[in-house]
Amino acid sequence: MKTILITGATSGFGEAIARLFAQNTDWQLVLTGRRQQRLDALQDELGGSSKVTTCCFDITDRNAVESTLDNLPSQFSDIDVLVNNAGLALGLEPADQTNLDDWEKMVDTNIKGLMYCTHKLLPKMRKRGQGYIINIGSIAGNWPYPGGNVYCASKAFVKQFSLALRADLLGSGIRVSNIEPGNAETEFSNVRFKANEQRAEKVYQGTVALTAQDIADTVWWLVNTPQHVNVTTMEIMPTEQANGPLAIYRRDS
Ligand code: NDP
Ligand code: 8X3
Repeated sequence: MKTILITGATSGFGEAIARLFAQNTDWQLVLTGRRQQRLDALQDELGGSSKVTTCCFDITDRNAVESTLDNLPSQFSDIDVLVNNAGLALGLEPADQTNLDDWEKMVDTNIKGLMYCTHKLLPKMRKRGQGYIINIGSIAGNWPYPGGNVYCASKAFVKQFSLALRADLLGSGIRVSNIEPGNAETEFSNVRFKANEQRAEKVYQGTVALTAQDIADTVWWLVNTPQHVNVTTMEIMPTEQANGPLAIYRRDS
């Protein structure tokens, strides 16, 4: 039996990844998030406590992350795959008009939360001589856009951290991949626009976005590549999305 730990499993990519792996008898799941009710419902639906264990914590709380992961039920304590997925964007304002609390929350979640989980689980992977860390970065780490400011920067961190991990882990048997999705329809925009449904819906209007299932299928494929293969980076956009030209400011003539 293999064990996958998915952070942010209560919606979007994380939930779809959990559903996909739960269909397979080879896998047991550790699911994390802040919404206990959703975690309980997923546990019931995906096979009960013998197949799924849940950890309800705020990933920005270092002590909570460390003590919970230190005290996983023994059946779930050897993590084969860590999917660092929990994350969020808050706001789309120009840098000078943003709320500093939002910036801090993105750093605490997308960067520090990912660091806490990785740092806690890596030593055991190293000891076991195996493991797979799949980070969920973003095209935002490659292609900055107006209003992306700290969100883009946080995903650039994920990119570079993933590459640096590869360097540190050479010879350890541990694999590291960074998936960089583009526009995908999840609760992401509801969170970014703070429950402004209309604004969130507009992000996906008139275009075919990626689905959470697309990213789950990607994770499944990655995990099932042979042990000697390491896909370092995967940028995945909807067909109906592309990077734009550089912008030029023109004075009134
Ligand atoms: P969702 O909002 O649907 O899911 C986000 C998940 O992260 C939830 O399960 C949420 O759980 C969890 N999470 C957020 N903050 C915390 C926290 N402080 N502590 C614990 N868990 C937390 O969005 P997505 O599925 O789209 O996002 C997943 C990842 O994919 C994120 O890292 C996002 O940046 C990235 N991404 C998304 C894209 C998109 O267009 N949707 C594109 C590229 C990357 P809970 O609220 O229960 O805590
Ligand atoms: C989410 C995709 O382009 O909204 O990471 O930043 S984008």
